[in-house]
Amino acid sequence: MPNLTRTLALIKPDAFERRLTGKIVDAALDAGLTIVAMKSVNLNRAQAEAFYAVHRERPFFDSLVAFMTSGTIVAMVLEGGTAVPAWRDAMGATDPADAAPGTIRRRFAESIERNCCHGSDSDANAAIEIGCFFSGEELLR
Ligand code: IDP
Ligand code: MG
Repeated sequence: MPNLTRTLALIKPDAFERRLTGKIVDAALDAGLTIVAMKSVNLNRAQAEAFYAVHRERPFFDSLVAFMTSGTIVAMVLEGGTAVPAWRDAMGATDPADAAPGTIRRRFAESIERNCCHGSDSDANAAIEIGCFFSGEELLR
């Protein structure tokens, strides 16, 4: 049996509001990833600040927190052989102008901030980020 790894994936408020949830879930499935858990959530300011704490000193931090608290998001735990890079490849580069053709951000994103989706950047951060949204009980298979 192959080793399975997990990543946190978020569908951001811009994409939820534009009714792109189904297309983004399809992209995850088409990338060979399996949905372990999924829920819709509205983040409060403290939750968004904590989630993006690594970016606290960046000039876009306040705007990013305002954006991420502006509407509903969908949080998913995705599983696969190499879930972190598989989901980041499916998303494409942070700036949609740099994202490869066919990626979620190239297809749907409006700007570098309103870029439709989030993915963890390492297995260690995936474990931390999954814990921001899901209890251990919700992750039992
Ligand atoms: P990532 O989502 O591709 O991992 P990060 O550099 O971790 O990109 O940035 C987190 C989020 O912050 C991005 O997805 C985007 O929404 C926002 N962001 C990143 N860089 C900028 C910027 O230069 N201006 C505005 N928002 C940005
Ligand atoms: Mg990141």
